[in-house]
Amino acid sequence: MNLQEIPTIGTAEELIDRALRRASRVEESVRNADYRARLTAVRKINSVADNIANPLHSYVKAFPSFDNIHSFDRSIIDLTVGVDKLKKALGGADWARKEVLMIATKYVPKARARKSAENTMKIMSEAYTKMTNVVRQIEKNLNFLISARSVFRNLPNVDPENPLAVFAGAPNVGKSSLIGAVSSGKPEVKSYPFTTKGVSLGHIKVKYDIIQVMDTPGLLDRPDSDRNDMEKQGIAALNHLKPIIVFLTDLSGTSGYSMKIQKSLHEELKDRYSDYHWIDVYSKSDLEPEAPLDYEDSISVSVMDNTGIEDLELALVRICKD
Ligand SMILES: Nc1nc2c(ncn2[C@@H]2O[C@H](COP(=O)(O)OP(=O)(O)OP(=O)(O)O)[C@@H](O)[C@H]2O)c(=O)[nH]1
Ligand SMILES: [Mg+2]
Repeated sequence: MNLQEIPTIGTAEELIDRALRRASRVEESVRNADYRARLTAVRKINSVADNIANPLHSYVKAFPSFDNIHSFDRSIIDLTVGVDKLKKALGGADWARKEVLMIATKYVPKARARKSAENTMKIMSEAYTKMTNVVRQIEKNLNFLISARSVFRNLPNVDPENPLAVFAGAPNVGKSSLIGAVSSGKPEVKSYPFTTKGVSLGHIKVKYDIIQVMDTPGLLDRPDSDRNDMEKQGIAALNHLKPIIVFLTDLSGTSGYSMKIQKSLHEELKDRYSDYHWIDVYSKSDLEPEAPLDYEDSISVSVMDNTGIEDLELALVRICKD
């Protein structure tokens, strides 16, 4: 099951409403009134239990098992929704499933017993109350799963079969703009730092090949222990996916991050990922550079006048064909 394709999850009230609605349609047509009442009660209790337990089972099954997912996915889940919180919410849903089935198992024989004919309605409504109360007890867990699902839907679905380039650099240097210019990705672009809050994926189609490009939140020049969860998502991509690194340096001074800061970040990453493929890009080349810089083999690009975009694509293709 893909993280991005977890089916809809119902709220506690939706789950209860649906189960009760379905049970309300259950009728037995046995002649004997007593027997009919008891049989109907049995079937209604089972119907409520099944219509609560089955969806809960499918919710729990829809989430990946954390032991065998990719370390990158696990990191991103931890940085967005939190693995422990997610496990707890799933544990709650599974507890409720078992509890509801147990209540049915306990109440079905009571409802079926001949001697309890006059109490059938009471037994049934007691079972209903107990089962629906269990579902209400996990309301918060279900709400958590609903929001986790919507976070997962927007996570990048990286295909390990295709090459991946991660665009990294200081905040506001033009990473998202460049992803938008070279690929199918359409990340948000704004004139202030920290516009991009998480990792996202775009694709470049070159003849029959596909290159995946990942946008990342801006990185500050500081140790990992000081980084916020947005920065950590970018670092997780670099650590776990071993991508080609496309490092953007903004020479125009408009990003708000000095050359000193950008250079130091460049140096740190180059050091850390010395065995990765690396492409240096000077962004915003339509603007006057504030300071010269001479990284070897750099590509100057501008999304304003479309320069360097093809050169960047060619450089990526060349690395991928290696
Ligand atoms: N003149 C010019 N401006 C650019 C160019 N590329 C990006 N910009 C501007 O730079 C600003 C930041 O662009 P983004 O693409 O959002 O930068 P980012 O690196 O993704 O920023 P964060 O996500 O906040 O880290 C926006 O105002 C863009 O319009 C360019 O080639 N030329
Ligand atoms: Mg951005």
